[in-house]
Amino acid sequence: YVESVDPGRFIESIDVENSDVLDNDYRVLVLDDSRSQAHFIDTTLKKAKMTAKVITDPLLILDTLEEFQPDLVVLDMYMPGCTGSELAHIIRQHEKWVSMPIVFLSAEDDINKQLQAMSLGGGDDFLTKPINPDHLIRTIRNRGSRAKSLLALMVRDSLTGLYNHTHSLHKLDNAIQHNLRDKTPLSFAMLDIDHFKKVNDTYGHPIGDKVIKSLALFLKQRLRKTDVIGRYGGEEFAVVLPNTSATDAVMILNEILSKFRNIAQSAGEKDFNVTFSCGIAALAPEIKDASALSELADKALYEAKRAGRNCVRL
Ligand code: GH3
Ligand code: MG
Ligand code: MG
Ligand code: MG
Repeated sequence: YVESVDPGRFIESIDVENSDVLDNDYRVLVLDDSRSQAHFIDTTLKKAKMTAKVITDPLLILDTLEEFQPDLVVLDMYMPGCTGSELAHIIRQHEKWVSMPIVFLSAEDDINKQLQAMSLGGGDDFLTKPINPDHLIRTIRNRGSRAKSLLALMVRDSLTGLYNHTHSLHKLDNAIQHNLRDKTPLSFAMLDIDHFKKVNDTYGHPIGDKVIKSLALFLKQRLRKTDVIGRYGGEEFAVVLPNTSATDAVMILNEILSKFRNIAQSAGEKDFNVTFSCGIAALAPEIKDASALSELADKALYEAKRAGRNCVRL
């Protein structure tokens, strides 16, 4: 599985509760027109257990970004035909790479020229050649970990820790692209808690929040690691189920519903139960993008509500 078009790529591999495990696993793209310099950096990064990709041709930068999906880019400042800061400027024009850290390398030790280059290209650091390996590694780790935390915050919903609306759709897009190539089945489910307004009105907003969190946790526990779970809206959730046919998805969500509605939600002295409705849609030849698929799931969800709620519809 190559997640080739996904700026949140590494988020996938981070277990939120255990996120320090992969802290050193940075993907670093290096561009330096000098082969010996490029080789030196490559060796340095690999020794530090980073995943490095080195290129010497500035013209390859955009394609390689797409292909390699780095966490961070190291750019030589002086190259034939263009400068590192010009390239950084071009990279930054792509929405996807707006917040990716860029580290410049050059023999330039004039601080004014360095600052100028940074402000023009939107670089984050400037390392002077000859490169000190420890300094290079430390800079990459600092920049990389900050960028990762920021991105992790940007794609997550703060109440539940699930992907937010935008990122759920983004993940759905990626899954669709992947499955169109592979021709494997793909299902999408939309869940909406039933009569949630009544929960808030009866027990108060904080208890309502607890119900939302309990469904989020339950989905995390019951679904597979490869399924993508998002908080689509207030009391709405979206689930992307790769490699899952519509019939299987209906079975899985029915099973989850039947267990979830038996969970006693506690509100002080008394307990209560909550149900949800679910609409499911599967990828088909006539459905080619995320918005078409989610529209279909939304219609199925509406049918589930109309059928009396507390059920799953295809
Ligand atoms: P239905 O069965 O038709 O879905 O009824 P409903 O009451 O669940 O539907 P509706 O969408 O009208 O109401 C959703 C309510 O969820 C309204 C809103 O105040 C509440 N809500 C949205 N986000 C949150 C949240 O983060 N926390 C809490 N406690 N309530 C929320
Ligand atoms: Mg050079
Ligand atoms: Mg709703
Ligand atoms: Mg609702």
